[in-house]
Formats: sequence, structure tokens, C-alpha cells
Amino acid sequence: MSATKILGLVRFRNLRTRLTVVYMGLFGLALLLAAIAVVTAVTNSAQRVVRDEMTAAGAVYSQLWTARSSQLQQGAGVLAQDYGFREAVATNDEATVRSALDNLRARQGVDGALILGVDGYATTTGLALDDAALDRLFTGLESGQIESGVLAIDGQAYQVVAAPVNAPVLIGWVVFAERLDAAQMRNLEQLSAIPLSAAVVLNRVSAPTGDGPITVRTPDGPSMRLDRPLPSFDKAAPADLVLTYPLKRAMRPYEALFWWLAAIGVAGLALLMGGTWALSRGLTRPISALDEAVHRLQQGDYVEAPVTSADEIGRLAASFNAMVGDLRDREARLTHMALHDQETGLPNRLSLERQAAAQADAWVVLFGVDRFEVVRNAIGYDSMARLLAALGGRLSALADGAPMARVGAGALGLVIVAADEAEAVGIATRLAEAAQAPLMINGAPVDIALTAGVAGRGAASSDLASPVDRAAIAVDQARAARRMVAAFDEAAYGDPGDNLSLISELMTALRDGDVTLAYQPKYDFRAERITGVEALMRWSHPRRGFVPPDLFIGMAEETGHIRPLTEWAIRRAIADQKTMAAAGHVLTVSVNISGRLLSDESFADFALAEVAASAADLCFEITETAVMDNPELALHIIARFAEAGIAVSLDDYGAGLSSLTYLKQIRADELKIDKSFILGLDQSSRDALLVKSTIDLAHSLGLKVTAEGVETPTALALLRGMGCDMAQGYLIGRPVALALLTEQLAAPVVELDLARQA
Ligand code: G
Ligand code: G
Ligand code: MN
Repeated sequence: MSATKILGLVRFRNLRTRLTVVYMGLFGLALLLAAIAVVTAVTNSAQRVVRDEMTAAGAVYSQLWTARSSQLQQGAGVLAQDYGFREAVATNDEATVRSALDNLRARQGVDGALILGVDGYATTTGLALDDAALDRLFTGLESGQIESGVLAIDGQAYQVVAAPVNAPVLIGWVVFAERLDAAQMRNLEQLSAIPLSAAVVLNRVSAPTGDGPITVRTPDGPSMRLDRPLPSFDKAAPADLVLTYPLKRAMRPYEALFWWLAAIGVAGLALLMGGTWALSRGLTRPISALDEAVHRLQQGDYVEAPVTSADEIGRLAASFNAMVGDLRDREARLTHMALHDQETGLPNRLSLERQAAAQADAWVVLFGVDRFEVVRNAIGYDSMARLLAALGGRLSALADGAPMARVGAGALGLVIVAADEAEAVGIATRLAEAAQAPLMINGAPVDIALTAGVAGRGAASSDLASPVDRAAIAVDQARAARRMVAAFDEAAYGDPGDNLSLISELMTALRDGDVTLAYQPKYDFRAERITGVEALMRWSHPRRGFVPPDLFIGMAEETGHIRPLTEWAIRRAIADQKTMAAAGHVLTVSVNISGRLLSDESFADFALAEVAASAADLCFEITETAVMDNPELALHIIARFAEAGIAVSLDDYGAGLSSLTYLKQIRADELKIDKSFILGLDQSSRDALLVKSTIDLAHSLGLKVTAEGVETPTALALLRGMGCDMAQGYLIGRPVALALLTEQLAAPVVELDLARQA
């Protein structure tokens, strides 16, 4: 495993410790390597010195040995040739021999001198030779191979030198013995530059080393040792000069150096540690500050990091600060965007909701711009945004500067404080009335009509807890009731949750055949018979039972599902018309067409294709109010229907926003007076007047008139008298299923005859 890997395994919580540890580790390693190199070099050099010294000492000793040997041999030789001595030996004159030996021994300064006869007999002076030693000496000399060498006498090594005594034949040897004792060895030791120890070893324990010393292990640690063999009189017991020198002693002069080295190393490490610690402090402090700043940024705290240097870290801190600044700005912008409407710059719904939630007795007033889409289509989106902004400013000024929020496409709202609903409605009414004046947009005045909804906070548990939502519904409720201001009416709104699934269930019902068409007859006064029927949708829900068409048709219109519903009705009506004709009843079938479908050209394509393909005789009853939404396209589509031979009827006339202007422009064939006028016809002379004038007006525009809601013979008679063209109502027939209708049509119409007579 590499060093970096090992360091990687150690997890440092801070950079500073890590830097310090890494640097110290590296420095320590370098120091160790240097120390190893120095110690090795020093040891090697010391060993070389020791080796050289020992080799030299060995050589010197050899010379000394040789020199001494030849000196002694010379002395012995002189005596051996002396005539008198030879004679004394030959005549066994022991006293003379002994005195001569003593004499020579003293002169030569040796420990012992002797004469050894060829018969093995010895005369010794200065030293007692045991028999074993004498035996070894004699054996050596007699072999003729050795005249000088080491001899062990009494376990002590002696340098022994012999010279032959010839008279003229060999009769013996003059022998000198010199003790190789400690004192002599000291002399050798002193000759060496190094304090080695020398000894002559008699019983060799290891092989001689030759000229060069070797390193051996001793109880005192490694030592250098030189073993030089010396000639020995006893072949079985070789003798050696052994020089030893403990290496520990060789290293002693360097010990101080090593200590110094160690001290310098430790001091260096300490210095490095201090230095790195201090340096890394300078390095890591700005990083720590950055780390801290990033940490706080994560917690949403926009702090800046101090810029303390011009290096990379300094630049990093500066970039970080710039980033923090950007983030702060961006968040401020996001917050602004989240609370403001992009188009108008006014506060938005969220802002209004927060404002409403902040106050206990807060009421939300929402102003809906009437006919918003019509106005927007006329002046364009940009101008509409400016108009809303201007209107917001105006309302805000009227409301003492309270901020006006844009809540929906054409809705502005504000929060007011009022003691109760009546007061809130009062304020809303005052504001709505005051704000109605035309606004100048693109240099032209634009009429502004407002409808206001007022709501307080709902029960927290309810789905409609938000006063903004409630006020938005109140605007719709006000429009439905044709009032300028309305407070949210919870009871009238009902339970919206229950109706959420209604549309998907309606689509299922359409497939499953739970939706049917009922037919209500239309009586023609002139022809005096039933000439048509109106197809009315019925939905029998498996769980809810009969679902009122007003409810599901309205929802289908709002959720964009009216088209499939109507397409189904057209196909069904065409098929049923064929069934009726087959039963002998040729009748115009009226189908109700939602005004919303008049802005859908592709629906018109569908309807026209169906009618053309079946040659059906249809009448489209169009809800008048809806016609007003997109007048141009609606008029164009109605014209296409008329051209294709489909009769067009304006339904519910009088109930909606009746506009004579449009009445003139629509290519309609028929006007259906709303049943609310007909139901009270026989009681109210005012209704009678209205109905009469409407019939006249319609006739003058070339339209036929149908009265719906005819329940009494009196009403029927009155209508006939007014010149009404057709009548529809319970008196003539209720909406019934197709089978029942054909049955009823087959029966004689007794009541109608009665009515004619009335
Ligand atoms: O049946 P009566 O209560 O049935 O009808 C209520 C309303 O539903 C009427 O105003 C009628 O115009 C509308 N209505 C009934 N059937 C249809 C239909 O097929 N299409 C549309 N658009 N309206 C219908
Ligand atoms: O708006 P439209 O013409 O589609 O209206 C037809 C509606 O009028 C249907 O809901 C139908 O049930 C209802 N209706 C038809 N004849 C009478 C009547 O004589 N009296 C009452 N009250 N409603 C009628
Ligand atoms: Mn109708």
C-alpha cells in the first residue's frame, strides 16, 4: 500500500492538520533516508579504516615475527657453531652447557634456552619443559620441516627457534623459547593506530581469515577479526594470531555526530511542524471562512466571505461573493415575481390572499371587468394590460391607496376592512360605481363596466376557505343575478365537490345510453297541427337519479364538453326523425345548440356534414345570451346554418341580455319567447303587452314566433289572437320519450280543438 493510500485512509476533519501531518511525514521520511545514508557511509568508512589497520597490524606482526625469529636463530646458530660448546655437548659437560645457555639466554633476553639432543635428551635453562612439549618440539625438529614456530608449553604459547648443532654430524639443536604473553601482545597493539586487541590462540576455533579481516558476531556486538596462522610445532594444534576490534568502538568517535544528527532532525521536524501549522493557518483560514459562508448560504443566510488575498483563494472568495449577490438579487426578483402579475405589474392573487389572511376582519372585493374578452379582442392584449393597470390605479386611489391585485384575466381585487357583510357590500358598491367612468387607452375612451363580488373568510374546514375564491364566485353570482355587486352566497353555490365527477360520469352515461332525448311537440297555429318537436336531453343517473339538464348542460359548457354532447344529440335527433317519418309523422326536429359552439367553426362543419348526409329537416335553437360573446364568428356560423337549410331559432328571448341590434343582424327564422313571459300571460296585462309587441317586432324583422310554456287554454287562445305562429308547452304536450311521442301523435288532439274554441 502506498503512502498516499495510507494517508487517504486517515480522514482529517480539517485541512490544516492534514497539511501538517503530510509535510511532517514527508520531511521525516527524507530525514530518515539522509540519516540512513550518513550512518551507512560513516560505518562503511569506519569499517574500512579498521580493516586497513588490522591488515597492516597483521602484516607488521608477521615482519616482527620473522625478524625476531632470524635474530634468535642467529644467536642460536652462533652458539651451535661454537667449538667449545659443541665439545661440551659432545662430552656431556652439563655445567659448561648450562652456563653457556644461561649466558646466551640473558644476552638474547629470551625466557628459556635449551639444548636438545638427537637422542631426545634436553638440558634446559630458564624454563621447565614438560614431556609433552618436549615431545612435540623433538618431533617437529626431527622431521626437519620446522625450525621456528609456536610451541605450547604448559598451555602457554611460546615462540620457539632452533639451530642445529653439527659435530660434524647432527647431534642436537640449540633452542630458544620466548613467551608470547600479554605484554608482548600489548606491544603489538600499541603499534596499531586503532586500539585493537591481539592474542595468540593455540586451539584454533575458526578457519584463518587470510590477510583481510572479517566481521563476526560476538557477545559485545559485531566485531572485526583477523586470524593469521602462525607456524606451529604441533601440526595437530595450529596456532593463530587473532586480532579483534569491536565495531562499536570503531563507531564511538561518530556517536556525537549521530546525536547531533538526531538533534538536528528533531529540531527540524519541530520547526517544520510549527512552520506548516502557521503557514497552513494562513492558507486554511480563508478556506474555512468560505466553508462557513457556504454553510450559511445553504441555510438561506446571504453572508459574504472575507477577501483577504489576491491569490486563487481570494479570487474564489470574490467570485463566491458575486454569486451570493446574484442569488440574493435573483431571489428578490423571484419573490417579486411570485407576488406580482407579469402583465400589469400589479400584485397577484397570492399577494392578495396573504394580505387577506393577515387581517382578522378582512373582506375581499373582486371587480370583474364585464365583457372582458370582447374588450380585449377589440383593443389587444397589451392595451388590455395597460387598461387593467390604469383601472387598478383608479380603484386603488378610490380605496385610499389600498393595493389592487390582479386575480384573474379580467378581475382585480383588494382587501377592505368592514364590520359586517352589509358594510363590505356598501364599500364595494361605492367603489364599483365610482370606477365605471371610461378610461383613455391609445387616445380613445374605453367604456368600463364592473361587476363586484364580496366575500369574507369561509370556514377553515371548507374547500372554499379562501375569501378570494369566494369573492370570485360571488362575481359570477352577481352576473347571473344581473346585479352590480353581490356577496358570496354559500347556499346558492351548493356543494361543488359533489359535482366534480359529474362531467366524467356524463361522458360515461353518453356511451352507456343513460342519456336520452325527450321530445316536446310544437303546435303550428296556422296549420292547426303539430309540425315539429324540440329535442330535450335527459339523463337518468344510476345513483343520483334524474339530473336536471340546467345543471349538467351548464357544466358541460363550462368544462368544454358541450361539443360531444351536442354532436351526439344531432345524430340521435336525425335518427329519431327518420323513425318518426317511418311512423307517418313528418316533423321538424329542433335541437338546442349552446351559444358557445358558435365560436367553433369545426363544429359547424360537423353539423352541416351530418345534415347534408341525411337530408334531415332540423332547427337549431340557439341560446340568445351566448350569441353575444363572439358576435362576428357567431353571425357567420349562423349564416352558414341558414344557407344549408337549417332553421335557426333564437331561444329564451327576453330572459337574457336582449339586444335589438343583434336581433337585426342574425339570419334567424324564429324567435322563441321565454316561458317566463308566457306563464303569467293570463294574469299580467304587462306581460301580454310585452309578448304582443315582441311578436310584432319579430314579424317586422321577418321572424316567426314560438311561445314556450303554454300551460293553459287561455294562454293558447291569447297567443293565437296576437298572431303568434307556434306554441309549445305542457298544454300541448310534455317532453316525452320517442315511443310515447309517436303514440300520442296517433291519438286525436282533443284539447287543442277545445283551445281553438276558447
Ligand atoms: O327540459 P328542460 O328542463 O328540459 O331543459 C332545460 C334547459 O336545457 C333548456 O334551456 C334547454 O335549452 C337545455 N337543453 C336541453 N337539451 C339540450 C341539448 O341537447 N343541448 C343544449 N345545448 N341544451 C339543452
Ligand atoms: O329553453 P328551452 O326552450 O330549451 O326550454 C325548454 C324548457 O322549457 C324545458 O326545460 C322544458 O321542460 C320547459 N317547458 C316546456 N313547456 C313548458 C311548460 O308548459 N311549462 C313549464 N313550466 N316549462 C315548460
Ligand atoms: Mn329550447
